[in-house]
Amino acid sequence: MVMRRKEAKDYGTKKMIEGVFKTGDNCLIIEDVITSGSSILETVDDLTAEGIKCSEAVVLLNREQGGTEFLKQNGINVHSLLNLTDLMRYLQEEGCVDQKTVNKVSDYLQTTQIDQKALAKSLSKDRLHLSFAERAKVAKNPVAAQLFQIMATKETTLCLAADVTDATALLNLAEQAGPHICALKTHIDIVDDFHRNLITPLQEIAKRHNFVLFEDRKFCDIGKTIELQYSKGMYKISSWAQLVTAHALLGKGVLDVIKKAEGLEKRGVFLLAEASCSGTLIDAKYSKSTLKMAEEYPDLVTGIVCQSPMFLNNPGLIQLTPGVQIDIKADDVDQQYNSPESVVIEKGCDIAVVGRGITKAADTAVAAEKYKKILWDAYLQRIKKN
Ligand code: 6AU
Repeated sequence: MVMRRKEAKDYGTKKMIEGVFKTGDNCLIIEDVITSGSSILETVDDLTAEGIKCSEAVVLLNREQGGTEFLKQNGINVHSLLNLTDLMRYLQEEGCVDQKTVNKVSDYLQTTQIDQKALAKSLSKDRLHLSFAERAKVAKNPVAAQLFQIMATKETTLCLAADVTDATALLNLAEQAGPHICALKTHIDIVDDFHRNLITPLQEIAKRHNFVLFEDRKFCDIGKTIELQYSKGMYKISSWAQLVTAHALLGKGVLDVIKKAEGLEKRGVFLLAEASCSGTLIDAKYSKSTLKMAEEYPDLVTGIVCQSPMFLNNPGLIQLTPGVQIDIKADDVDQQYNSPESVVIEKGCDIAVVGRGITKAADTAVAAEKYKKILWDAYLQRIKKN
């Protein structure tokens, strides 16, 4: 029996495959669930690299989203004990689920069939060399897929940090920068004259200019408290912000409660794995654990807030990088800036967060357009370098 690690140990043997085997052995792969088949294919790649042959896999549950066909094309026969349609039928017969749920699952399976060509391509390249249009097809979080589409069609990777303290100024900023951004990031609790009536016009502007509303709440508490902070109180964040930020520091509770919340059809979370400010206490081990947590919630996590290309082989995840400004290296407190070109080309940024570089400019629309263009040119240069 051999076992594949999720990642190579950074000490000792550094092997991906552990166990007793010799070159030329045959190996039957055993998996619990098959969705796209990509994880089995990655296992096969690691086994093949050790000289182990694989052509068969047994899975407990086939989710019937095209994974078995994809693997067949890649030389792997899949044998499943159950498929999701049968499982739903058994559950219905036992009275555990109703017809409505069965139909909902069936509709979901119909609309989430994998795109085999896009998947094959994404598996052969790291995310830095794939286009956003290609990555849209493999994103598992629906807001990530939506963002990739917006980015590709509007040709922008700019997220505006709309850190203003006046409701009218916030709406004006959204209107001015709207045509040039893919997301508008708020700190809604800094708006002096916040009123629930601010949300409807903000949503209207977001819809008209096709960008996503993103509340940078940086949730960090026990799950029960976050559940309340997310849905209750004055801001009712879960009712309007498709995206929020969160810390992984207190564990998975934050993702469990956001996943369960009701309100919007699509929602996503950016987990903060590295910070832009000087003096941050975040270290490499913490960043890595945050990434691991993100990868355990592929349907919910949109991406990672970080300052370096700390993940490459997960093209559905988005790297969000703040601390971006032209010409200025730092503010008068602790913020540190990099240029828009360098964050995209050297640091792996997919979406750049720009605040004061735009909000303090004489003409916010002109500044937003300028950042948009520099960032987009850098992205084109990055994917061409392949
Ligand atoms: O461009 P600025 O410095 O005016 O604004 C940067 C924005 C602010 C910060 O709260 C946020 O980006 N930010 C974050 C985020 C997005 O989570 C993380 C971080 O490490 N640094 C940072 O500045 O709204």
